[in-house]
Amino acid sequence: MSEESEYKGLVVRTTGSWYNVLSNEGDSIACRLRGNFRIRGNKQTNPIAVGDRVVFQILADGTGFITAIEERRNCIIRRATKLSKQTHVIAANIDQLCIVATLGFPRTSMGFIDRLLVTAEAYHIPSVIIFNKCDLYNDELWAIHNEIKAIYTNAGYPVFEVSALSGMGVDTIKNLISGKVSLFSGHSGVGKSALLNAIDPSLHLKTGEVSEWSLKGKHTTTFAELFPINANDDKVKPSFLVDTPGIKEFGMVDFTPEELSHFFPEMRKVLHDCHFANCTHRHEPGCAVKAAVSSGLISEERYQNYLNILDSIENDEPIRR
Ligand SMILES: Nc1nc2c(ncn2[C@@H]2O[C@H](COP(=O)(O)OP(=O)(O)OP(=O)(O)O)[C@@H](O)[C@H]2O)c(=O)[nH]1
Ligand SMILES: [Mg+2]
Ligand SMILES: [Zn+2]
Repeated sequence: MSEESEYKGLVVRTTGSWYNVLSNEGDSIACRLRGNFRIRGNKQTNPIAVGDRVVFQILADGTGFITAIEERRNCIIRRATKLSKQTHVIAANIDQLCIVATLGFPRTSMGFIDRLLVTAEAYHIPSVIIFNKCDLYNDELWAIHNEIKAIYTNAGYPVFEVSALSGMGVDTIKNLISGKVSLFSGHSGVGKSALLNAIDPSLHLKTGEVSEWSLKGKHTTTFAELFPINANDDKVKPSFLVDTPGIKEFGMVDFTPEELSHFFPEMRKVLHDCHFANCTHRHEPGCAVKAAVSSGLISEERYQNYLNILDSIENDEPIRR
């Protein structure tokens, strides 16, 4: 390989100043960035994320350096820390967000799920919700589960029940991720890595001991990584899974209060019937969203979470996408 040749590949892992790139030829190359490499200003802590397609050259020592990044189809961004003005790109070029939740331990709240859904909507990334650890559910939890499932199905989101431990529902998830780039996100300890292992046992991802993470909030997965996998024998389009570190809270990038309801699909359907074009659906007269909540078309819980997110984006310092 001559030093001047350019290659293309996919960023599968980033650690410090090194980027692992899977070349189009199938080789794994450790790359660095050419100095001063910047994209879209300097608000992001990481200029390149997993899922990015890059152009790189190979040096005599076998390492590479990245010279260009291909335009992103999309990317999912969160605040670096809760009140930070810096943002962190979790991953780029994602086909779907798989929110991993559970009513077992640590239990996922609807508020948390709704924040993730809103973020994905803002980036036009389709989402599904996967409830894991269903092997731990008793009748009472199944009853709660079915209520929550009805709410999200009604809002337009597919909901799945799985157990990474028993294997229940895993075949359905294999079909779901086939031929796509799927980002798995959720609290630490819900079983994201365990679920990925169940989908493809050859991944051998590290999973946490319950005693460790429940006591210390320990994060077993510490950085996002993208894995090409063989979900089935259909070689037409490869499948990719992105495992991510667990998140406590999703620091959202800003949108205007008027925009927020557009990221709730069930509100999007009715909001043009509101009397005021810039209705926030809080207390304005002639509000079609509030009417839909009263008639049961929109769930009370989802509306309440909408109001909570509305409050928080009004109080937060804005970050421009
Ligand atoms: N009972 C039960 N336990 C599970 C299941 N899936 C995962 N676990 C357990 O939950 C714990 C956490 O699983 P991980 O896969 O490490 O969780 P994670 O979401 O990847 O966590 P982070 O990497 O910290 O974000 C481990 O002890 C798993 O064995 C399941 O379906 N049922
Ligand atoms: Mg993990
Ligand atoms: Zn309204």
